[in-house]
Amino acid sequence: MKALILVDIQTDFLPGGALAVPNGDAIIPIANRLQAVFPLVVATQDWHPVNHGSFAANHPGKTLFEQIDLNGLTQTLWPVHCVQKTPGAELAPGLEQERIAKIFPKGTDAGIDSYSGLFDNGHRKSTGLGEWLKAKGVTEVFVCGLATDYCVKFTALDAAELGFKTHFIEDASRGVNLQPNDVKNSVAEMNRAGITTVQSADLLKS
Ligand code: VGL
Ligand code: ZN
Repeated sequence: MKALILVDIQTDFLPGGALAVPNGDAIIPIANRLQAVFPLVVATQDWHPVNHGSFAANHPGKTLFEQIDLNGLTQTLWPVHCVQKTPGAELAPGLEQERIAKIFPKGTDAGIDSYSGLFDNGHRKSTGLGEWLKAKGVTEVFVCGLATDYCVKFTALDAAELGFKTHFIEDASRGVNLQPNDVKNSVAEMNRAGITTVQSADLLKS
C-alpha cells in the first residue's frame, strides 16, 4: 500500500510565520489535491517545548542560524517556532485535514531536534511513524511538505533506510535555502539514496 506523508505543513513555516519558508503556502492546494489519490495520508508536526535547544533565544550570546553542539550533535539555531499549543504550531489552516489518518509530533524533547518525522536527529528515539506505517501494510511512501532541505529530506532518507520505496514530490515541497544550493543539494542527496523525484501531476493524472 502507498501512503502520502505531509511534512510540517504548519503556520510557522508559511509566509508571515516565525520560520517562513519562501512560497511555502504554494504547496497547500497541491497537497490537498494529492490527498485524494492516496489510500492513506499521514502528517508530521514540529512540536517544540518553549525551552527547546534548537531555539537561538535559549542560548544567550548565540545568533540565529549559527551552529552549536547540542548534547553531542551539531545543531543549527532557529527562531522560536512551532511551540506546542501555539497558533504557529497548528497545521496550515488551508490544509484539508479530514483525510489525515494520524498526526505524528516530533521535536518534543528539549535536548534534541528532530528534522525527520521518523526519528530524532541522533536516531535515538522513533516517533512511531515507521512502525505505524508498516503495521498498516505500507511499502511505498510519497513525501512532501516543508522544508525540503530539512524535515522533508530527513523524513525521506529515514523512510528509505527503513525499507520503504520512497518518492519525493518536488512541486509539493519548498525549502529554506540558508545557503543558495541547499535545496538542489538535498534533492541530489535524496536521489543518491534511491529516492525518486516525482511531480504532483505524475500522481494526479492516473
Ligand atoms: C524544520 C527547521 C527547524 C522543518 C523544523 O520543518 O524543515 N526546519 N525545525
Ligand atoms: Zn523545528
